[in-house]
Amino acid sequence: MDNTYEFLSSSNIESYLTSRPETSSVIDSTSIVEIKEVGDGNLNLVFIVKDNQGKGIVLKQALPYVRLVGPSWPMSPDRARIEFETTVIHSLAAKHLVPEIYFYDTDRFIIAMEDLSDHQVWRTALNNGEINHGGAESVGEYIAKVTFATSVFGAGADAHKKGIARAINPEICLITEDLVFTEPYFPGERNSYLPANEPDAQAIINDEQMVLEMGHLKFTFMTASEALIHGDLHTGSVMVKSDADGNEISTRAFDSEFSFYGPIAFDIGAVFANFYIALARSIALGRTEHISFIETLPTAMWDSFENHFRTLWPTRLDKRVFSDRLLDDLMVSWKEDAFGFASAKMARRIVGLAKTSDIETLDPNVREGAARGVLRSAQMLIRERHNHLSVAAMTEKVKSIMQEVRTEGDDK
Ligand code: SR1
Ligand code: MG
Repeated sequence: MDNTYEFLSSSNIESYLTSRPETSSVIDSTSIVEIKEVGDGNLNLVFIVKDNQGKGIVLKQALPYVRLVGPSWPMSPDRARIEFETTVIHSLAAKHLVPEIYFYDTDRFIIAMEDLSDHQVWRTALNNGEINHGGAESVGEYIAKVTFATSVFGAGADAHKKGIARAINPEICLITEDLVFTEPYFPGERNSYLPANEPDAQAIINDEQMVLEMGHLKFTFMTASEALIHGDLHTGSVMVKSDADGNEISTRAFDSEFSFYGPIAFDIGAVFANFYIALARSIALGRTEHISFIETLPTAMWDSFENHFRTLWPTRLDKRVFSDRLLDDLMVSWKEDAFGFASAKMARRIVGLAKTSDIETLDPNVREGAARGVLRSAQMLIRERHNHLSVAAMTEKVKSIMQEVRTEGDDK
């Protein structure tokens, strides 16, 4: 693969857009007034470009290395193709829940897509203590619709197998296999945390049951090609737009470069984890009303996922042994695995590489308790996941742990 392609910059974007006539109805490349680089820093370059009429476009370019670390960690830019293809495939099942794609540049690994700058990244909104009704339900709907459509149930055996071959994404999957399922349990130079959290990090390393469960979950992640999942569905991969009362106008899942045919419960667990991390922040900051809002989100998302998947179930292509009882069993095992994947995702965001602003922007005295709450909740989830508790009951347990280990800041 040629990794010597030209990178986008504010000085070449205007001429680049002029060379792509398919964007002429989206933005006027001769009257560009603003170019902002907004990549969150982990992997890619992301530019929002605006013309003098206020029309905009997003250009996202994959670099041939991991941006967070630099050229010493090479990474195939083919992940941009995966994101482009997945977004298009997902749009066939849930058009209103993903950004519109205008083109994919195969030579320079650039995706041109809808400008959603009238939305907010959901993590930012949650960090600010905002309430966005309907977002969790839409994320559940997105997971249900795209996973049903790309599973053997919605796509059939032949298309499902061909899809697996097309979407194979080994380098990116290895990031998750290492960072999410392995490194938090084996001290290494990519792990970091506050000195005060050293005993908490040590506790998960010494937690034999947790390490064994990570083995089971990693094996499932690496082998269960159930559907074309998003692969990195955290609250930074969701944009929300709400009215003045916090009611949903639009919700979009984006940034699916970690997509591959994997376990459906992985996406669900990623969302649970990020709601729980947002809950830890709100508890740390003593935001009573926001805590009450966030604790409703896991159930709202799960119920929406289950209802939408059950609604699609009668349309499955082969009903012979894929019975209604099978669906009931799948729901039980997906919920169990989702809590396991949530546990893995929570621990990695505290101990491993690539953390979350929810926790990292807290004052260290307060962060200590929030980080401890996330790690102890992860240990609880991994044990309780087999006990068939409701999502609400699990969330209540998470909240109790986080409240119990909360630490006070200097100014409190
Ligand atoms: C080196 S990439 C680090 C993380 O960024 C992405 O958002 C994924 O979560 C990945 O694990
Ligand atoms: Mg990302």
